[in-house]
Amino acid sequence: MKTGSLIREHKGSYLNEAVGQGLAGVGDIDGDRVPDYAVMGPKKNPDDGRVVFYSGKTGKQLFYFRGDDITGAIYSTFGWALRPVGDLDRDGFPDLVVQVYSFPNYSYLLVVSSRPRPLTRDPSRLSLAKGGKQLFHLAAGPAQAGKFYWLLGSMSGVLPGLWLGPHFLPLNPDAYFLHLLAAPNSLIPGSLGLLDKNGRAEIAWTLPPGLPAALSGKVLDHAYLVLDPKTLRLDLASNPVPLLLVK
Ligand SMILES: [Ca+2]
Ligand SMILES: [Ca+2]
Repeated sequence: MKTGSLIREHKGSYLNEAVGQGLAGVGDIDGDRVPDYAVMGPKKNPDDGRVVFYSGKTGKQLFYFRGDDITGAIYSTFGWALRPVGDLDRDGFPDLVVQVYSFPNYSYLLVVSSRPRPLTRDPSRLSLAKGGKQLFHLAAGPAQAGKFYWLLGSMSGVLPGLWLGPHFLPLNPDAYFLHLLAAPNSLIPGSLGLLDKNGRAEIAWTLPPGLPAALSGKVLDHAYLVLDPKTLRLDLASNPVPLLLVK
């Protein structure tokens, strides 16, 4: 390859977006022996700050995370600066220092693991008046390929949660939980299904419009279990993801 030849480009998604304001080589995250990289953005709208990880080999998006995946708050400048700092928690994945630039308030730094999380979702809040669609991305890893997944939820937080043998499910057995447990694929179509050959699945769910404004500020948390279809042994309990209900 000649020096200076273009390998690929990544575009922002709206005018004046500072794509790549934060930028870091992060080593090989997906195990294909080619180093990968992380950048600030592109994001869906100016408030939706995110750090996106790309495959160095193909340029495809591997995954992303946002401030609210980590601390529960949304930051427009999440990833303003990014630096790899090695593997601080020794889980085999490089860790990153992520700057949240905040003017005129205090800016700060988060130290976060680049380990992909088994469950992510988009968006992180939905309007009770308008309703809307939420997409769950399940990425349990190739070792869980072809197994059952079962998405559950609670509306009473993630603690104390449930210990299921050695697995911790960060949900509480409230009325919402019991409904999703007793009647899978009804309230959330696709809440019970099979992971594909890469251990992945997607669930699209629509919150109906016209729900009572009194629910504003409520948080629905979701997480999923992975079960072996032959033995029904529980093999994984995912991280939780919060959905904030707003007016
Ligand atoms: Ca790689
Ligand atoms: Ca690590």
